[in-house]
Amino acid sequence: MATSLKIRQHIQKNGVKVMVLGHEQVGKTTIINNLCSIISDTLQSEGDTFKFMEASLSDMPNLRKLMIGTANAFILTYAVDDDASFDYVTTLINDVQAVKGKNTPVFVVANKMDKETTIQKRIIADCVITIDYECDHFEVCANTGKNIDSIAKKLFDYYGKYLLFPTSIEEEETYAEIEETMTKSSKKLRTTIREFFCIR
Ligand SMILES: Nc1nc2c(ncn2[C@@H]2O[C@H](COP(=O)(O)OP(=O)(O)OP(=O)(O)O)[C@@H](O)[C@H]2O)c(=O)[nH]1
Ligand SMILES: [Mg+2]
Repeated sequence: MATSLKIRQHIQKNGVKVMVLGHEQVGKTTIINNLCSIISDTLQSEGDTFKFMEASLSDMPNLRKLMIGTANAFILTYAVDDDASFDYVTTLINDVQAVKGKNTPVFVVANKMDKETTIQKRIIADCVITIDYECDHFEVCANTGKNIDSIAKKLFDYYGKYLLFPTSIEEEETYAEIEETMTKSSKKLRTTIREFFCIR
C-alpha cells in the first residue's frame, strides 16, 4: 500500500503519539499542558488526535528504547539554566535516531528562556542541535506560553495533512496500486488455468 496512505490510516486510527522526554523538572508537563490547549483551540475539539506521553527515564535505557519505538514524534526538552539537561538531550537524540531512523520528527526545546543564559550558549546549542544533529530547535518559556505555538505549528506541518481528506496524488497512488494488484492476480489466475489444462 502507498506509504502516505498507510500513515494516514494509522494516524486516523491511533492518533499521533508525541513523546516528551528530558531530565527531571525541565518543564515537560508545562509544555504538554500548553500544547494541549493550543491544539484543542486549533482543532476546535477535545479529541485525542495528538497524544502526549511524558517520561524522564534517566536510569532506564531499555524501557526508554521500548517507549521510543511506539511514538510518531519527539519533543526533547532541556532547561537553559541546566547544562546537564542539555547533555541528556543529545543522548536522547542518539537513542531516538537509533530506534526510529533519521526521518522521525525530533523537536528539541530549550525551555525556561526567562532564566539567565548567555548569547554564546544559545548560539552553540542552536548549532549543535540544528547542524550536528539536524533537528529542529525551539526556544520557549513554558511558564508564559511564549513560542509554544511554533512547536504546535511544526507538529501540524508534519502530521496535519494526514488528518484531512486524501490528496489527489494519494488517491492516484491507491488506484495505481489496485490496478497493479489486479494485473498480478489475473496473471496468476491465467498461469493456474494454463497449468491445470497443461497448456504451454
Ligand atoms: N522559570 C521557569 N520555570 C518553569 C518554566 N517551565 C516550567 N517551569 C517550572 O519548572 C518546574 C517543573 O515543571 P514541570 O512542567 O513539572 O517539569 P517536568 O519536566 O514535567 O518535571 P518532572 O515530571 O518532575 O520531571 C515547575 O516549578 C515549573 O513551574 C519556565 O518556562 N520558566
Ligand atoms: Mg512532569
